[in-house]
Amino acid sequence: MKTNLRHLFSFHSSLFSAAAPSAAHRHLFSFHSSLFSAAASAAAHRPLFTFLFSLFTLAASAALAATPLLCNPYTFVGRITDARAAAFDNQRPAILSAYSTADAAGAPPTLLARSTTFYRDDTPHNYRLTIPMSSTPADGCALQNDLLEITATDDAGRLWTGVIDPATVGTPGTLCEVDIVLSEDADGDGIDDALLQDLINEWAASDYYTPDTPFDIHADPDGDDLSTLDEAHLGTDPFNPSDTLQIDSLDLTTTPPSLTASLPAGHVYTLETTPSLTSPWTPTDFTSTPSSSPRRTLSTPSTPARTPVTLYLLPTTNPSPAFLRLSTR
Ligand SMILES: [Ca+2]
Ligand SMILES: [Ca+2]
Repeated sequence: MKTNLRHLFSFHSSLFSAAAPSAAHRHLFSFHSSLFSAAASAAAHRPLFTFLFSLFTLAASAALAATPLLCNPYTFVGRITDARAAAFDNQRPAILSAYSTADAAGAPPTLLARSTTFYRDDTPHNYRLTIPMSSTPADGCALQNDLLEITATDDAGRLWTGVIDPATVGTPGTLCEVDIVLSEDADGDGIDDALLQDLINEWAASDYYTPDTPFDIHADPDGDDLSTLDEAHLGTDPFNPSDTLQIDSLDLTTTPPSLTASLPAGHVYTLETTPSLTSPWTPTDFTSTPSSSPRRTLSTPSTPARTPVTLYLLPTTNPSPAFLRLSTR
């Protein structure tokens, strides 16, 4: 059985996009209504990065500590990816740093925390950044409601800078998930400029080029049910129908039933099911071996390009007939 699968973006989020910077090295963030959109800035040639906030609070904020100085930290976790949605990891590291912003007296920003990306198969996050907090000014600590400057250095050595307002992402002691996309979008169309040009060039050289039809990044010229933009984010060839995301086999004779797939690198996958194609798809748990603990997500590293997997269904995911699909963000 071969089932086509869609590449889904599952940001349960509101979006922060870059607004015109107040200083050449700084970008302020504000809410925006669509994904992958960064407003044009006065320094349009500079890299921007977009914080995609999905998150949730894992625990109620503990009261500020009795001590008048140290407080619960700000802790950010999430995914940092490039414009093609390829995640950075310990094979392709990015470095995240948090700084206090310069004060009114012009003191330079000071480093508060630094973290490198990592690969973990048991979590959809590829970075964790814990920022010390204090209730009064202290070296190396942020104050609550400070603006924090976050920088990212990617594997090409490029520096990306953004400013995040902690007051909008929870209180100290809570865990905030912030997905970061390193994307340069000078014309503000929501698509990374270099990625768009690359795709136009690939399309022009492909069998699907038609001189009378303008390029449409949301179209599916190779007919594999994935748009060109989705394929760019997934890492598959938008102009090759056999290079796509699919379940390769589904075996109902094993106990429990199992499926196999070869998953593109650098993504977090979930398994979804629905009793009918007119009903909503819902994520479901699965296991990596017949007897391992149930899990909800599966992450693939940045290398190799494809990771072959066998996933075992839980009894509750095996109503018959039912439909299964893998999704990723
Ligand atoms: Ca396609
Ligand atoms: Ca394809």
